[in-house]
Amino acid sequence: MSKATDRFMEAARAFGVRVHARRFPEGTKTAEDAARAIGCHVGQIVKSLVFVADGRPVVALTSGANRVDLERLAELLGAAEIRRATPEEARTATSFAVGGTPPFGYPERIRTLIDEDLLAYDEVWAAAGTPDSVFPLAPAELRRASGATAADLKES
Ligand code: 5CA
Repeated sequence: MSKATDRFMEAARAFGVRVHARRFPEGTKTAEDAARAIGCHVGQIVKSLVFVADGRPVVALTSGANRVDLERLAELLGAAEIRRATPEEARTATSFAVGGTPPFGYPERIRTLIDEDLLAYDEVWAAAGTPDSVFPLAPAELRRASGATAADLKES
């Protein structure tokens, strides 16, 4: 496992989650790549997307089947301004690179929302710190560990 995955697994332990990361040399950079490698439904892949809302980082744990509706996200957060984080901003906030961003385990707490569609699955898969590693967990555990608020944040 890479240093970033080791770092995430260590951080996850502090959140009470035992991460069993799996590495796929063919890559799990996008939700589609990850679903293909794992052999699961793309909706079961957790995209850990970083936004900047009124100057503060926010994470939206989004089903791989959905796209975030920015207006809905702003409304849910009560934010006047919202945009995607740049890769540099995302790395600064989470300490992980885009494409491998895990759903929790950041140096400081980041306000987090979870796409309610993820909660319908028995098991979901999220990035474990690198663009070629993922780990499975129950959505309820994901919600608890990330401290996320469940919401309907998808584009219709
Ligand atoms: N490992 C996979 C599945 S767990 C993963 O991390 N997917 S992801 O969706 O959470 O991360 C990839 C996302 O990073 C892309 O959907 C894209 O929205 C975002 N991204 C890629 N390039 C950029 C960029 N230049 N600026 C901001 N976001 C980016």
